[in-house]
Formats: sequence, structure tokens, C-alpha cells
Amino acid sequence: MLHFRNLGLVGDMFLSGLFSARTLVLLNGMPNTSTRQKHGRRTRRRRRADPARNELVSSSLESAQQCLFNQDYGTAFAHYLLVLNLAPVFKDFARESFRFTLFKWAEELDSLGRIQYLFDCYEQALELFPDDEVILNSMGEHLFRMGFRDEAAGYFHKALKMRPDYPEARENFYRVANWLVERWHFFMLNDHGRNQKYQQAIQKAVQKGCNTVLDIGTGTGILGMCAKKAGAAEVYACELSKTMYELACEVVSANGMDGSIKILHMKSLEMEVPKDIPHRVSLVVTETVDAGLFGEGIIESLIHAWHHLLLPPKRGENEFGEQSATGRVIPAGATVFGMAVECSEIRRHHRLCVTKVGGLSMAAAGELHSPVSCSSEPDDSMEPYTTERLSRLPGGYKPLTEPFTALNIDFNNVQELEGLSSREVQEIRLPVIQQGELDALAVWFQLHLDEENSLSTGPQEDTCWEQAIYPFHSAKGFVLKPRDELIVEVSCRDAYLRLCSVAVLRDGHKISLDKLMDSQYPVSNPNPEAELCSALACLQTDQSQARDFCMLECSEIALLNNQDYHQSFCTVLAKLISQLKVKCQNQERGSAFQPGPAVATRCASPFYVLDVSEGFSLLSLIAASQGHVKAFSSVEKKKQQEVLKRLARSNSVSEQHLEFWLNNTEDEQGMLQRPSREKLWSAIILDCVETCGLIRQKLMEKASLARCLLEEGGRIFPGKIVVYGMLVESETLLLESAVQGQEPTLGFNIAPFINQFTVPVHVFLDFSTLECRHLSESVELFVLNLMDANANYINREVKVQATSTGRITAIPFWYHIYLDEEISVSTLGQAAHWKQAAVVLQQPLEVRAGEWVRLAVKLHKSTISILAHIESTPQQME
Ligand code: 44T
Repeated sequence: MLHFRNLGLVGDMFLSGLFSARTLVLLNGMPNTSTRQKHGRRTRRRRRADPARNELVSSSLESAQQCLFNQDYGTAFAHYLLVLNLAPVFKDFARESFRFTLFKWAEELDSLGRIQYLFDCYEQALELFPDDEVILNSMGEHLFRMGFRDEAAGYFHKALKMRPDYPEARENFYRVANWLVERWHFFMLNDHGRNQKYQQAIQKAVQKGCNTVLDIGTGTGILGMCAKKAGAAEVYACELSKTMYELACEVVSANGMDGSIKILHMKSLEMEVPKDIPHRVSLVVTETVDAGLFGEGIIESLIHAWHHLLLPPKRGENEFGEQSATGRVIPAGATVFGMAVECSEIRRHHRLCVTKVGGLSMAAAGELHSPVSCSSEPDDSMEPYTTERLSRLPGGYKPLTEPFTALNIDFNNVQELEGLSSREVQEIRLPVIQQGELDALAVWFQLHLDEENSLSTGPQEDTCWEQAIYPFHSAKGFVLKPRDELIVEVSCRDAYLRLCSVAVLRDGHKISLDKLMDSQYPVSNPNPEAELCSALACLQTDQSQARDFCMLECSEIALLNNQDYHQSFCTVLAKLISQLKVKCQNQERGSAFQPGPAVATRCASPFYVLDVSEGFSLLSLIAASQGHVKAFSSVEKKKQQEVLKRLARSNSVSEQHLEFWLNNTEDEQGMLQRPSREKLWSAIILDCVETCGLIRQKLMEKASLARCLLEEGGRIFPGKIVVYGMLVESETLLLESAVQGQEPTLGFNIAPFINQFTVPVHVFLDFSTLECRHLSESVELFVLNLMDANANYINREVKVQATSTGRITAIPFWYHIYLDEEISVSTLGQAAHWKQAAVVLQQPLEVRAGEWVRLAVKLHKSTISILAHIESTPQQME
């Protein structure tokens, strides 16, 4: 948690000698150094004419301006604080300069690493200007950069409340809203089936005498309100997220229940009786479950609740209708299911599936893992699963076994909950039903709310739930066959369902798939040559392959598997290098008559290429492998640098030709610099589209900086990006973006509050599997020219003709990334590691086939916004 120490600024200034002796004497009487209680008295006194004070104010104001002029921001800031605290009348006059001083001073503090102090300054600034949207927004930006997203979002939200048309705060808010109020909240509130089942179960329990209720992880407050409405006498709720807690307070109060539901901003594990709630409750309701059931800590929360917050569990039958003296939990329990699947989409995100990338052999890459633990041992840094909605995966999936029950758990039995982690490993044998590559185990569950009501999160259900995916890294390319039997062992050691071992029984032999390394591959590799290469590469590297493992993000692994992308770079780099060589030789020839060392050495020295891709990238190595190139990689992580070095060695790229750029530069801001005093870059590779489908922030700024660092004839890759979009009707996108409809949710007024967190741009979409109707052809929305800033516009009008009648609800968009005039990469293809984004219209727009739609497309910084209107002069198709 972030800790804001209040003040301390003046003392710090004193110590660092920023104040003159005269100022110091006077500072002792400054309001900032005294406590709040005294504040009122001083204010009153200040109203009387006080010549000494006036003199101090005016001289200090003068000093502030002088210091500002001299770029001594720390002192200027202190003077401004003094002036504005003593003479608030100057606030309007000095606001702009004060902000400027604060931002400059914060920049300095930031580069000095004095972070706590930086936040102290912002706190003091906000005491003076509590409603200043620019300061609020800037505070949010600092918090965001430090990783305090929840807090950052609070500031962006407040800045926006102060000035709803403030574009900087809006853009920032949209970027964080997804973290604050995750999109599934919208889904869940739009899922009427789920809402009604919970409501029924709660109503029944309350009617049966559960009169005191605790809602753990209340979110918007909905389950707590259900309990109150059902007649519970006392309702408590707790929520650990600050934003969600504040939202719940707003919602509960808007529904007239603020006096009757006590909401606590804390984790249930920290709650105590009677400190937080006066006595034990007879009902706990909760939906703190994730796609893998256990990821939100429900087991630990319920064990704690049974020991500290709930009445003892029921032994016999309860007296119907009487106040319950026992406790119970909704949901009453759960059943976890699993199924082995083949799925190429999962495969390409979790393991390297190619042997050659951009002309490089990958044999010596070592073990590349996605950050999903395959191990049965608990590892804090890695979850044992990721989540996907199987029904939405491009290319689909193939079940290799029938679904099986992995686990049953009774939430009303504390011994069982406690025993879960010491339960013995369970061996499950599963007949294989069809041939396929063993890529993952998919896991889902049924939540038994009570005897009658249950919810399922299975892949076949029409719900918003995703499934938990346990990818198999180790069973590389193992093909299961119909008469095989799959043997999996599951445990629940750290209250996560974990796979302990996987084996196959084939023709009476048990083949363990856990320890399958490349070298002991039992099923023949389709490419024996690659196998030989791999073995040789192992000999070349002095470590054993088993130790050479490195973790990569799923999107980084998918990128490595994207051969098109790398081949395109390979081609354009080769083209550029040969052009530059020719140019150089021509120049050399041209200057042959003027002998001198300059030109000759220029041609002999290699071409410099810089790859500023984010995360793991092979492009520098691909550049270096062109020959006559010295390439710089921006890969930062040591393990990942080792992978690149290993690959360089095994692909005969000498060590001098590949360097790590960030080892040379001190900070990230210095990333775009010239290679050395006497050199410029021949090529700079920019990473322009984020995996989520948005243009990278500050891309255009980076491009214009990069252009200045290029030698004559040098290039930026890509040179140009073309944005394409399409009109679609998609109910799913609406359900994911806001609580829909005019009907109150279960009779409660929730939508207007949570819908404040609606974001107009959706990210991480898979356009190929998005449930939607296409209402137009794809259309070019925008061109971003990275080689020529003058060619760019920020507003553009595009006309699109509707090809079908329908409701335009969204405009998904994607990119063609032009590396040069001829070669481009699309972010849409099946092999791409990118997802797509979509603008969801505020109001759906009815359109008839043949009508023209006018799109006002706008690019602010790197955020695209689109407004759509029906063209008033219809040019019908018929
Ligand atoms: N999402 C499922 C998970 N909390 C449900 O802060 C399904 C994901 C999902 N508060 C797509 C679709 C779906 N004490 O606000 C959260 C969280 C809070 C607690 C107090 C505690 N011990 C906890 C634990 C969690 O509970 C709220 C709900 S967590 C369940 C989320 C629709 N992707």
C-alpha cells in the first residue's frame, strides 16, 4: 500500500539548505508547519492587515518567480507554497506558474528517486488546489507509473469529475478503468440468470431464519442488498478494492439502504468480532471465485469466516422460521470438472512451435515457458492456470477426453475446507476419445448455491464465464490416440487445484509426460534434422538444456511463433542493408579522387540497427544475422538476454555484432539516442501496436525523435501504419461494456453508478470469433506515417456504406503495419500475436443497407475515438 507521509517538506528544505536564513525565521509561523486545528485561528488572524506578512508574501512571490526563471524549481515551489498559504487571494493569479513549478520539481524528484517526497509535494499542492484537474491528473500519472493503479484511477476519476471534457484525464481514466472495475462486473450484472439464482437462494435462507448476513467481496453491493430486501435484520458487507468499496457505498445509499447495510473497506480475513461486526452472523454470501474457483482465495476466506465470523454450523435440522443459531454459506459447495483438449490457439501462446524464425534456427533457444506454472509445487510468482473462453478461441478446440469430476467441496464443512490442502493426491484415469495433440487441461465448475440453485461455468454454457486453462509445456507435441488412457494426478496443496503429473497408458506401457525434454522425445519429431541441430546446439552451449529455461509472456511466445512477422522484417532489413551498401560504395567511388580516410572507414564500419521493441524480441538478432550490421537489442531481462546470446552463438552471429542497448543507457528516457558521437542509426525498429490492439502510447513522439537519429538513407520500421475498421452489430460487446437496459438490476438501481466506469474502447478482442453481424465492408480509417510527421492528421472524416440493415453498436479496428512500401504485416491474421480493439458507440445507430455512415475519426495522442452519424443525403444502393 502506498504510504503518504504528510508534510515534512519544509523541514527537508531546511536540511537541504534551500532556504535563506531570513525565510527560515518567518517560516516558523507558516500554516503548513502547524496542525490543522490551529488553522482556523490563523485564518482569522490573517484577515487583519499585517504589514510584515504582506511584505513576506510579496518578497516570497518575487523569489518564487526569480527561482522559476533560474530553473531552481525546488525553491520556487517552497516559495509558492508559502505565498499561497499566507495569501490565498493569489491562487488564481499564480495557479499556472504553481502547476508548472510543481511538475518540473516533481520531474527532478522523480529522476532522483525521491518518490515519497514527490508525493508529499503533490499532497501539499492539492491541499491548496483540491479541485485542480491538472494537478489531480498529474498525480494520477505519477501513481500509475509507480504501479499504484487503483490509487491512480481515483485521481483520474476525480479530475474528470472536476472537468468532464478534459481529454488528458479522460484518456488516462480509460486506460485504467479496466483494472479498477473489471469488465466482468458488467457481464455479471447483465447475467439475469445468475442474479436471479443468487437472489432466490438468499431469499430462501433469510426466510429460513438466517437473519444476520455478511457479504464477502460485495462488489457493487448487490448480494448484500438482496439479503436486506429479503428481510435480514442485519447486513454487513466487506470489499477489499477501494474503488469497488466506494462504488458499493454509492449504490447502497442510492437504494436507500445506507443506514441498514454496514460496508467495510477491508479483506474479510482481517475482520474481527466485535471490532468490525458486533457478533457472529448466521449467513455468509459470497461470489469470490474466479474461473479456476480458488483464485480469489475462497477457501482461506471461508476457513477464516467459520472460525471467526460465522455461527457454528448446523448439526441437526433447524426449526423452520426461527432465528437461526447456526451459520451457513451461500454457495453451499462446488464441483470442479476437467477435460483434456487439443487447441492450437492455446499451444501457440504457451510453447515454441517453430524451429526456424526469420532465418534463425531456434534449436538452442532452451526451454521457453509462458508464466503459467506447470509444476505441482506452489510458486508464488506463477498461477497454475490462465483463463480463456473456450467457445471463443479462434480455430476452436477438440475434446480428447470426456469431462471428468476433479473435485467436490462442501463450503459448509470447515474440516473439509481445512483438509483440502492435505488431501491426498488423486489419480484420475481418462479414456482418450479421439486423436489429438495434448495441449491443455480445461477446468470449470458448478457452484451449488443451495439444494436447488446452481451455476455452471462450463464451456457449453451461455454465460460470461471463462474456463481455467492448464497448458502442458512438457508434453511437447504429444499426440494422444483413441485407445490411450490419460492418467492425471491432481492435488490442492495451496488451495489451488494443481496438476501433479500427467502420463499416458499406451499398449500397456506408462509414458510419463512430465519430464519430457527435447532430448528424450519418445514420439518422433517430424523433423529429424531439427532434432540433430538441437542436440548439436546443446553440445555447443556448455549448460545443459534443462537449466536453460526462460519465462516469456504468452504474447511474446505467440510472437516468436509468428513466422510471417519475422520473415517480413528479415526481408526489409536485407533490402535496406543492400541499398545502403550500394550507396556507400557509390560514394566511395565518387570520392576516390580525393584520397582520405573518412569515406573508406565509413564503408568498412558496420550499419547500426536499433530495436526498441517492448519485451522479448528477436529482431535485433535477425538484423545482426544479415552481416555487416551491429545490432542493439532493448531486451532488459538477464535471462532473456541469455537466450538471445545463445541463439546468436548457435546461428554464428559474433558477439560483437549484438549488444544490449539498455546496458549502455542509464534510463529508459535516454533510449532513443544516437549510437555514438560519430555514428547515426541505419535503422530503428519501433514497436507500434500493443498486444491488446491499441497504438502504443507516445508512438508518434518516439517516431519523430527516431527520425532525427537516422543516417541519410536510414529508415524507421515500420514506415507507416494503416488503421482499418468495420461497422458491426454486436450484443456481446454491449454486454461487456455497460449494464444494459432500463430495468433495474433485481429491482436495484445499480447501472448508473457502475456505468460511470464504461470505457468506449474495448481491447483484447478476437474479431474472428466475436459474435457479431458485419454491417459494412472493412474501410480504411486512418494512416499514420512514421517517416513523415507532416503527413499526419488528427481528425478525419470517413464515409462507409452499410451493406446490411442493423444496429451499429461497435467499430472493431486493426492495423496493417507497413515495414516499407511493399511489405506489410496485418494485426488481424490467425498467426498474429495481436488482438483487436473496438470503439463501442455510446448510442447504437440504426442503419439500413445502402445508407452511408459518416465516421468522425480522431486521434488524440495515441487514442482513437470515433463518432458515427447517418449521412443526411442518403445515396441508396437500390
Ligand atoms: N471474475 C470472473 C471473478 N474480494 C469474479 O475485490 C465471470 C472473469 C470472470 N473482498 C470473465 C468473466 C467472469 N474480502 O471486488 C472483488 C474483490 C472482492 C474480497 C473482501 C475478500 N476475502 C475478498 C476476495 C475478493 O470480491 C469481489 C468479487 S471477486 C470475484 C470475481 C463473470 N472473467
